[in-house]
Amino acid sequence: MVKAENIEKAYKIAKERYAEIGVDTDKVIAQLKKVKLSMHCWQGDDIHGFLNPDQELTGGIGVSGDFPGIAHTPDELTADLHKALTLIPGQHKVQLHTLYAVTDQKKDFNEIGPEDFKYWVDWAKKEGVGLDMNPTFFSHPKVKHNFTLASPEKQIRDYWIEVGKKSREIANYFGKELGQQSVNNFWIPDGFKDNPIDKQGPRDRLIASLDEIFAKKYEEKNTIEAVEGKLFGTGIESYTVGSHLFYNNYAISRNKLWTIDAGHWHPTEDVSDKFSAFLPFGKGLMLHVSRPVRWDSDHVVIMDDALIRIARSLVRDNQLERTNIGLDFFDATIDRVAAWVIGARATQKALLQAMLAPIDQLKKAELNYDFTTRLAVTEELKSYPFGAVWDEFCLENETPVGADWLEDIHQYEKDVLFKRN
Ligand code: RNT
Ligand code: ZN
Repeated sequence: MVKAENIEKAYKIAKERYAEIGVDTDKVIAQLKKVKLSMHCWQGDDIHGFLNPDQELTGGIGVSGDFPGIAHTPDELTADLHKALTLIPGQHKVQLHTLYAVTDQKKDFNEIGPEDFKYWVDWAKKEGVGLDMNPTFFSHPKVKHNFTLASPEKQIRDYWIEVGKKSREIANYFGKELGQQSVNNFWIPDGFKDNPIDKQGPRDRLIASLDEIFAKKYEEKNTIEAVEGKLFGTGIESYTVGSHLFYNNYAISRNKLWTIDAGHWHPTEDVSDKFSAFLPFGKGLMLHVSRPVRWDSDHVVIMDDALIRIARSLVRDNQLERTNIGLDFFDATIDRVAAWVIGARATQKALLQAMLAPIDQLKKAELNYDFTTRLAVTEELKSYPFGAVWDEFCLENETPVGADWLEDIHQYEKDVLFKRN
């Protein structure tokens, strides 16, 4: 167990060190507390959901691993989420998918409406979290040859258009009931394994389908849509209908959020460089913080360079208010509850480290072409005692410090996870 008195001592010294360079650590702690992460429910059950859990996961995404304790029921999943949330400092949101509707009737995706998410709203109220939404366009027999909203068949498109419309009703219900805006994120798997002849047609159909889904107006304080593109999926390597450029333009022309999933780009592309190029024109951003390893592998997020760069851009450019930070990873080789905790805490640490910097002075140095100071100070900052501030943040938020949270996880494995089949 980390001793509280050591944390306090270390924090006192860290606070002074940062004060010497004009950084107020108490203010930074208060600033970080305000940042909500949107935790993705699907890490808890390998994206099975409750509607058709035996259906194979499709859409060119995949989960590997067989760590025991996967959640099978709504009560199991919410218990696991609750456990994770108690180990992550601050107040957050949870992202759902159509797949996670809770109903005892046999319902198809296009019949799922707000009434099937009452379970989640009741839970969210109890838990004190907001809810975000994602319509599910995969793991269903109506995904025909990898096509949904851009399908050449009207009846397939119409089916998925209805799923999209219903998801907006659901997100609106979340926003109204919980008193905070629900981001409704659209990602579809549509694309071709091999080179298409017609690259325009599918995109024109996708525009028409999305426009039809978004025709009805909802109050923005309750819900707003986000559109998520990608480079490719497994089995959909040659052509992605909803590419980045497509959704970047769609979001700007329709006043929607643009979702940037950190795993969806060429491996050498720096996603953090995109925020400031989009935001002057766009409504806002949704992030899917993820970690690609060689490809869009959705590894658990760690505090690596990519994550640090994301955090720095948001903080330095003052874009946190216009950015919804969602998580999107799935790993079944480790404890699934721990995966949430590791990824969320890493994201918060990266944000904290970014905030603990004399940003205004560095901007001034840059404006004065003083690139030497910029480089020297940013390098020195890396060895400042940011860990002591992180520990204090955890302590103030009544969450475990250091790896103490792992004890809770091991206990939870013994009491709950390892008793499940
Ligand atoms: C897929 C997208 C999408 C999904 C979730 C489950 O590549 O990233 O966001 O991961 O909807
Ligand atoms: Zn994503």
